[in-house]
Amino acid sequence: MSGMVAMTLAEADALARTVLESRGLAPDHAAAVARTMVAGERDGCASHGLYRLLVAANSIERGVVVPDAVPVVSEPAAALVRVDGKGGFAQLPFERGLPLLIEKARKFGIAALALNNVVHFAALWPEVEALTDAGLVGLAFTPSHSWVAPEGGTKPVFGTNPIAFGWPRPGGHPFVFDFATSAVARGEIELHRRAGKTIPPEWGYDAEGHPSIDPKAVLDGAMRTFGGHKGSALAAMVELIAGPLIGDMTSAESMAADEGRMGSPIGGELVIAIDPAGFLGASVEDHLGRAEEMFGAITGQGARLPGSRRYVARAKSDADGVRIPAQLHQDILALLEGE
Ligand code: NDP
Ligand code: PYC
Repeated sequence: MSGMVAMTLAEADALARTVLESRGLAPDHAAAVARTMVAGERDGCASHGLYRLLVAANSIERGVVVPDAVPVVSEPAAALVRVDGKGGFAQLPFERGLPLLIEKARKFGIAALALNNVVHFAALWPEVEALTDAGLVGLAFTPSHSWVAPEGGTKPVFGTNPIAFGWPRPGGHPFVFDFATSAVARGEIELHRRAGKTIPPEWGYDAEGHPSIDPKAVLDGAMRTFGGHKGSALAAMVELIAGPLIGDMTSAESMAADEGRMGSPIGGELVIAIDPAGFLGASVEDHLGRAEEMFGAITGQGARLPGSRRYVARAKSDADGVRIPAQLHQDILALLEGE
């Protein structure tokens, strides 16, 4: 099958919610999960867009996720929020913890949110954009499944362990980056496999530890970190601060807990919110203006800011809707038929 299928954002949202609910996900979870998938598709992040309906359906079907989990919000310390997701997808627990995280960051200058016991398959930029929307600086981290070899080795230890950062900007889109600490997100390799395309040899190793251009061989072998030992150290940091530090799983523990079901990662996420006014008080505007000078020095020489591609894609999708591969559309519709 070839070609693309076009839909409005409202149609994409309705499709995502209908599929998720038809697979047994509670309506409040389905709405929160659909919001991030449609946002991913809208922003041109296909690896974390509607394709993830197939991934989420698998996690539901195989009992990896608790479809009607009720998140529980608590305050382990004055500037800390914890949300126990009770085994559900991460999106609703994040939405439930966000208002308290913002309130605490404004009160104390800095606050952190731990999501525990959640199933996570999504991009992290929605989390940090929710903070920049509130005028806060945001950081987010989550381990995944042990798919990635440390630099110098060829056997998986780390997850693809993304790091996201957001900086609010006056009158414009925030500065946001969000990337895996692996050479590329695993979802990107999966999309190459679906499209029958090869991958660059520096993305990973086959099961024998040889560099490979075959996506399936790398999915079955080990992915590599980005930037050699630097990405490897950052991947280890994500394991530590969004795993043991918040009382949750490492990527290896998540993989063991999956018990071969090929579900999405199970574990935690750490989100940190910083209020610029905490350090700067009344002079906040003066100092944040200097950040704008730095951004100007980047764009002034023709380089682009991270996030800028997404904002262009967002404007286009808001006007024209989105287009997904016909084969993916058919696979999504098949989830409805297989109820
Ligand atoms: P990419 O390498 O595609 O992009 C990462 C970031 O770099 C984006 O912020 C992007 O901005 C920016 N960027 C890319 N090219 C340039 C450039 N030329 N100049 C400036 N900035 C640039 O991301 P990954 O494949 O590493 O990750 C994709 C997604 O997968 C992320 O959203 C991540 O959160 C998610 N993920 C989730 C995991 C989980 O466990 N939940 C695990 C791993 C990944 P822009 O968006 O504007 O292009
Ligand atoms: O693309 O690496 C990935 C990923 C893992 C969990 C969610 N996305």
